[in-house]
Amino acid sequence: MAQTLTKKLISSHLVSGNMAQGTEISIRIDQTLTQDSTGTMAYLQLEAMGIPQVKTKLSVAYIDHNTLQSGFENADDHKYIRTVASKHGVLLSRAGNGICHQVNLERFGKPGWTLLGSDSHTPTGGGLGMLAIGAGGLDVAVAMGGGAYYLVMPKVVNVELIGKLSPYVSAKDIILEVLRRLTVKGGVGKVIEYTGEALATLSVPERATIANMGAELGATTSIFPSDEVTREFLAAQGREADYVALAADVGAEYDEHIVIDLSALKPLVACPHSPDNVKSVQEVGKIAVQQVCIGSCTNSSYADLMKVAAIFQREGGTVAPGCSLTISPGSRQVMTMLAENGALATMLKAGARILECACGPCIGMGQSPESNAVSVRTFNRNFCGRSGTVSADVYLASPETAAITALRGVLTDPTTLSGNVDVTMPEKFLIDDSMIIPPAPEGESVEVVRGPNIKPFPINVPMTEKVEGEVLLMMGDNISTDYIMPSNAKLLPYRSNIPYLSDYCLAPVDPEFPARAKEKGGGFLVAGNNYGQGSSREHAALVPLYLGVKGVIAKSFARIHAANLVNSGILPLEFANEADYALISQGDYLRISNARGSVLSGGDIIVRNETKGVDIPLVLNLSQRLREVLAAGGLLNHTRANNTAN
Ligand code: MIC
Ligand code: SF4
Repeated sequence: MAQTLTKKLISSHLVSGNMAQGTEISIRIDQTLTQDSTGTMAYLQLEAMGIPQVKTKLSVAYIDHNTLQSGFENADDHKYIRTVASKHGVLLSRAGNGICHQVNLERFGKPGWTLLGSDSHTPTGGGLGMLAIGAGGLDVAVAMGGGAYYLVMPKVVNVELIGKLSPYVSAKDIILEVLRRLTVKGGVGKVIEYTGEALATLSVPERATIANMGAELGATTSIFPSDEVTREFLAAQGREADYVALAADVGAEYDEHIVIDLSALKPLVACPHSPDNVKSVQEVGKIAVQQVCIGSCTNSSYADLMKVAAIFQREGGTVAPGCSLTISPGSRQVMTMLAENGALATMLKAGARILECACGPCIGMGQSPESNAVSVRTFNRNFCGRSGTVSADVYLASPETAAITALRGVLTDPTTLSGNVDVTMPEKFLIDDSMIIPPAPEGESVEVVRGPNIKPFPINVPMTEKVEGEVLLMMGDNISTDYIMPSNAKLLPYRSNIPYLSDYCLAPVDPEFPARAKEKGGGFLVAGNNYGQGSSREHAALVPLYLGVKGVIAKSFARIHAANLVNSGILPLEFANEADYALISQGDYLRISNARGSVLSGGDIIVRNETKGVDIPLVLNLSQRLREVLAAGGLLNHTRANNTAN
């Protein structure tokens, strides 16, 4: 039978399951990546599992998120990652070498491989024809140890791209259009597979922009075929040997089919405070802009930044007064090439504040805008407060829109400019892997250095028969992990210090929440749809665990966060009837009398709202294996119990 590319890659990596949509399968992982803000925890877990050497074909640890060193904490964590990676067979991409997804695309991604990364934008690798999935750190640690990765067999959505982009309209506008159509929960349980005549006109970094921001759809991943364009990119990276041709079979059947005519697209922006709040730049109009930030794993490739430089060169002048412009190139390769060909000088002449090759402002690591600012960013997320300034309005845009907006100081449609900014892809990228440190040879002794900021992480206890407690917080739809466990320059240094982070948990929703949770000794959280969208940070589960949260009852969950809750032994319960959300109020006392039994038997779960005197049916949409993980009190306990039993 004619197969989709997604199914081909799943089937060639299948370890268990029968690939029936909606059922649990597991796949072999060829490659893993970690970054520093999730990596410290992932390696602590790898150590806790007692895995001496990674068993993947390749595992890389990147330092790219926590690069602002305003105290010893980040530097200490970097040293820990450097030493632990070296000991366990993991390559290290040092601080300064670039953003994990950009560097991975340039130097390590391979068509046809599976990639699991402790970062939600790992699907960027889909631009190269990889099956690249984001996950919590513990799942990545398991994969490093040679364990399979479990997921629900997804639906496969075909996005067929036809036509050709008009001048100044770019890959970012394509993914913004997909987000406009599908919304931030439209991709849950789905892989987005791109096909169509227009692919021949889209370079690998452009494909990567689209695959990257597929994370904002909630999709399991996004994938492009591996074709002549891929071969040329790999050849230019000196890696032609990694090329294999990959595509869906002719006549492959998809669960859904969407057509996007690129010639009809206009420059788009995602308006505050959600990546799917998409409008055309024209529709939003000429609003005054106080900050423009260009970079992030979505839009910091060589071609992206060359287009920015070309617009500066063509238009002349400097960034508008009252507007601050930052540029963070995605990698050392990109930055060096820009420095050597003069584009960096053009950016400096335009008044750009050049930042290091790292995530930077995207995760609030500096460059928080002024109060009530409008900030136009080429990034992928604009959740309220993520920039570090709660009153700021962040608009997500293409590099072209961002560049001209910076010069004018008002949101500007780049298609109002004349001509075009055609940037040709280099025949050879600058290749210098000297900032990548290979691990110590197996067997050589390496001392793992842990700084004083590394505190033990919480591990749950096996589930009891009765699970009860107060409703600590009622929340609405689309609560992101940036709300559950905020990240910014002040908090990111504490990613290995759960007790410290606990004072900030869910504070953007209710500043009193941490104190209340501590006073009540834990309880339940209740939320609307798509709870836990966004980042893969398992801290959004570990911190609630530390605060005694036993269950989250929601209308629906985002994929990675639901998995992180299970891994921490916290019940991710869904309302059987969404309308029952109205039967719960903050402060109500809830009791599940036969929790352990019904979790294990797959039976109905009824929560009794003791305060209101009503029973509410709940659904636990999990495989038997995951039910056992929950009953054991999380994945580490489950793994330990199984190892002892064997
Ligand atoms: C993000 O973009 O939100 C992050 C920071 O890269 C996260 C990872 C983290 O929270 O450390 C992600 O996307 O998974
Ligand atoms: Fe880094 Fe931002 Fe990409 Fe996350 S989304 S990996 S913070 S650049």
